[in-house]
Amino acid sequence: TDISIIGVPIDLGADRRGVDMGPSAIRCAGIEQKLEQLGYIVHDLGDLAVRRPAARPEPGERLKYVDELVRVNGKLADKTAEELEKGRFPLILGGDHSIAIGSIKGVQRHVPRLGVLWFDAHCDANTADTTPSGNIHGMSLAVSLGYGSRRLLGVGGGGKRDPIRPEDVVIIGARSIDPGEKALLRELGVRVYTMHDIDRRGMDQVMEEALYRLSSADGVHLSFDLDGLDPNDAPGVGTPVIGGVSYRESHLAMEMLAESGKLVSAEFVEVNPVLDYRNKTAHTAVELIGSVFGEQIM
Ligand code: DIR
Ligand code: MN
Ligand code: MN
Ligand code: MN
Repeated sequence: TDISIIGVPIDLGADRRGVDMGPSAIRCAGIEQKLEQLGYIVHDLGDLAVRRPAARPEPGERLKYVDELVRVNGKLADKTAEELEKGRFPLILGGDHSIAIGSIKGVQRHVPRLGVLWFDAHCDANTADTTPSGNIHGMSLAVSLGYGSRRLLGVGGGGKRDPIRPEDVVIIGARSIDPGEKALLRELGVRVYTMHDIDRRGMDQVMEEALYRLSSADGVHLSFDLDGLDPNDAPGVGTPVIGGVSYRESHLAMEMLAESGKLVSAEFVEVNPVLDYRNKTAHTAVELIGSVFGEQIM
């Protein structure tokens, strides 16, 4: 299959400015060459247009910049669905993690029972009621599961598809979870593979079990937040959390995901070149994308 690259240069879902430059940083790090070397035909569709809001959110706002985020995510859902319609693999470059709201909604139009592999230091399972920050990038997985504000749930013609089933979601790399999201994930029975699980059982066993869980779905969407990696390997992220997944462990995870043959779409989010060291994090993202698309050492 051909690959369609869709850039979403938005940082309104996060507190730190700068992840809006993520798509450029990942392009500069050579994503197109990497995929072409692997034998793919790549269509770079450029970036979605994002408006710069005139006003800042009021103090205490629980859904910061929701208008523009709803608008852009609606566009992203349409674009993602359109590329799948053409038989192409949508590869989405963030942008902050709020863009998973639109991408997943778009993929769901084509894959009735969609599994989601959520690689992240966080669980992004807050709602407007539980959020400690008001930042929508901390709410995107909850929305995909059917929880959150009506505005966010309505993205991409919300009601047409059922939410993602909790048993079709796995989170990998979690180590910073707010009380409200912990309660929701527990209640729903979402399988969260924390750093504890990875330390104890190794990435190999964790991924084997995770992929087994996702095998009942018709296809899998990868939502890869670069802050899932250890900050030593991925310093260019807005919300680094010490003690993360190593470079090699993350490659193994992506290689195993590639071998599963279940992947239908993917996004790489939260790359912040302003906070990075010589674009290291974007280069790591490109290497990981290589593994996702079947690159092997031998
Ligand atoms: C935190 C941070 N859980 C929040 N979330 C982040 O604001 O809801 N996600 N950084 O990637
Ligand atoms: Mn995230
Ligand atoms: Mn994160
Ligand atoms: Mn390589």
